[in-house]
Amino acid sequence: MIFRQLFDPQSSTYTYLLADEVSRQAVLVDPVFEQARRDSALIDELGLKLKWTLETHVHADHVTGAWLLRERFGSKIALAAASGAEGADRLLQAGDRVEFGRRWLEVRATPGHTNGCITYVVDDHQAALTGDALLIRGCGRTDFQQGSANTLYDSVHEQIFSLPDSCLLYPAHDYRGLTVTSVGEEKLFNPRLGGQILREDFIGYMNHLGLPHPKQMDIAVPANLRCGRPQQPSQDAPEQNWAPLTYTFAGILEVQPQWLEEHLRDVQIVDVREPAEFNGSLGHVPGAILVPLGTLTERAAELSKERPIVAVCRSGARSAQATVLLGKAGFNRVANLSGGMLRWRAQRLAVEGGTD
Ligand SMILES: N[C@@H](CCC(=O)N[C@@H](CS)C(=O)NCC(=O)O)C(=O)O
Ligand SMILES: [Fe+2]
Repeated sequence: MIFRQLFDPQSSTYTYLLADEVSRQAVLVDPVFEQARRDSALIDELGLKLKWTLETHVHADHVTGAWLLRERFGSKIALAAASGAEGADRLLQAGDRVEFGRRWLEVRATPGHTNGCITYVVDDHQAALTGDALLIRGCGRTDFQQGSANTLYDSVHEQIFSLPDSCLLYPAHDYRGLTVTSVGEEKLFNPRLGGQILREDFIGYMNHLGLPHPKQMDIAVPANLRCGRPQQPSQDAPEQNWAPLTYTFAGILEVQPQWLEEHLRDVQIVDVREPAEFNGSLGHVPGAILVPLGTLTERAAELSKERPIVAVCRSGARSAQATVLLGKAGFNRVANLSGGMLRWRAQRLAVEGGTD
């Protein structure tokens, strides 16, 4: 099983990518709208086919990336029938299975934080994604979205604490940077639900949390009830649409060699290698200007902000760093040449200088 835990710092949300190693079929649980580009890059780089985006519940603190990812990959959206959301491809009930290749997630209804909360249990019961039903040494609040401490008490005891003690638990949020826990651990040490704590103790605790409502709640809940579909069609920011840019999981915007060859005159090509390399056997892209990486920041003023910049080096590594430095210097239309001069030459594109 391929398993990745991804984090959105804005909302402290964890998104989970699970995939069958053989078929490469994948599911993404609780994607975040603003992280769809990052998540897409990882799915592409790992060679996965996104079958499903799954929600553990209708979130109150961030908008789901489910709709965006369906547009991008043709993945299907699933969440609880009890969530009341519109626009899903499948509405889940307790006992359902969501399959991806030879693997599956078992659906357990764990209402209480919201009435449509689901815990997804991995087929071998080695791990479960608890959403906000059970957090690490905590649990989801029960003071909005049909929340009920009484219901949550039953959900946790009957549906989560009934899993093997060794079963790892991955929550939808953590506000302290903790990443994983286990059933046995939470049964003993959860300060709201573990040890000798009775139902009445729990309800008393939950009724006095005194938390302010999530800042994004008025935007997030209606958007999530539409599975994250924006009300207005969104347009790429102008700094994102000057080329067919691809975004890497490392956080770099790239253009492909073929595109650059067709647009040599539309961009400034900045080669950040050393002079001996620029004039060496690989040659350089026609029209490229030489600004070695070590001098880039001090010479950035020589570059125009009117035309986008494509940074180039031997393999694409130093030029990736050049895009970061240029971004810091205030250039907002900058991309890396994917694969650098090595790929440019492998694709037999035209060069100035160089040897065959
Ligand atoms: N400060 C956060 C609110 C976080 C919050 O209320 N989180 C919910 C989950 S959606 C919760 O149940 N928190 C439990 C807790 O903090 O104990 C925001 O504005 O987004
Ligand atoms: Fe929540």
